[in-house]
Amino acid sequence: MNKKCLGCGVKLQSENELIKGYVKDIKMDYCMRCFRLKHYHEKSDMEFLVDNQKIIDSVNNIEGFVFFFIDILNLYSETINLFKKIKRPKILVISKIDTFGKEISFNVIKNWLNKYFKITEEIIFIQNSFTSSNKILNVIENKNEYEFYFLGITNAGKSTLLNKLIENLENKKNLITVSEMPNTTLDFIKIFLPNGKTIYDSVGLTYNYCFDDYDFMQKTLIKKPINPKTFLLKPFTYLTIENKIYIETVNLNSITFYGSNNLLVKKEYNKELGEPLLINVKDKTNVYLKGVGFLYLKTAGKIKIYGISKENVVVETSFLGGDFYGQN
Ligand SMILES: Nc1nc2c(ncn2[C@@H]2O[C@H](COP(=O)(O)OP(=O)(O)OP(=O)(O)O)[C@@H](O)[C@H]2O)c(=O)[nH]1
Ligand SMILES: [Mg+2]
Repeated sequence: MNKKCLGCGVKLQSENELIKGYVKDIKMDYCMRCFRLKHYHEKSDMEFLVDNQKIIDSVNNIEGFVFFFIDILNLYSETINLFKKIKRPKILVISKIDTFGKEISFNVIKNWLNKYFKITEEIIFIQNSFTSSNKILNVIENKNEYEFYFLGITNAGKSTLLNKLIENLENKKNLITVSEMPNTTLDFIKIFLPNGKTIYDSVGLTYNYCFDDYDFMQKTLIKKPINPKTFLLKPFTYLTIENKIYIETVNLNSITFYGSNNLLVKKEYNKELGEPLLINVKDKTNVYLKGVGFLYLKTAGKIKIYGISKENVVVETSFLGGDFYGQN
């Protein structure tokens, strides 16, 4: 029996309810997990470990053109290095651009990627819209390739855009399961286009998540353009994000948080906190708190972060206000 779930690509089976791909009746097209995610937005308990290298190797070993998705809030060395590992012809797709509204310039980001990461491939910017799905369709039309892969970071919106594309072409709605949980798509899903070409959706590549608290994760989701919040922190004052992450500054005049408007970010005084992570920053730096957002630091200085581990923090020259601005 080799039938695959239309929603997540996993092999269907009717033997064990606790294992991925379970269906009551093998005639069904969607597994139980997809059914629950779609209809009840229910969180799935089945843990799924992703081997990033294995997915990259499998794509590198086949013919095809890769659209590599990174959402704009997760654009830093770790995710960009995954893009670099792809040996096939490829385009970098920066997704969820609606999260920034008009605050950023695409040219500035392109210059930043070129200057700091030596990205020379084509870069396109998208969001969940028909205009974006047309951009992708145009690339597919104009390339002398037949197989295309939607690859990239988990939760970057690969399946959402593929659904938009199918809706655009065939007026069919929401074929593939999408959700706010990491790793919704579990295997390659093959989609045939009317022009004879094919697109594969794929398992999202993972990065460390700060927290696996479901309610917190829900709050980090960005539904409306970010309202950046700037704070001036005096000595013995902390910035807290949902009382989970605390930030203290040394010799710094301002700090701006970019993340979901639903997260409660405020100042607090005199708190006893454990060992901090001490970070020295240059001016115009983004400090990423993975899966949560980033702190923009305009001037050089020191910050102390509590409540988050070292592997969940990435420090990167910011694409906001950098010296490449002049090239815009
Ligand atoms: N703000 C915003 N949210 C989006 C956009 N596209 C998708 N999302 C949301 O992001 C979440 C993840 O979307 P998916 O399409 O499941 O992401 P994916 O890349 O297929 O994720 P995996 O299958 O886990 O690798 C969902 O909650 C979507 O509603 C977008 O353009 N903007
Ligand atoms: Mg998906």
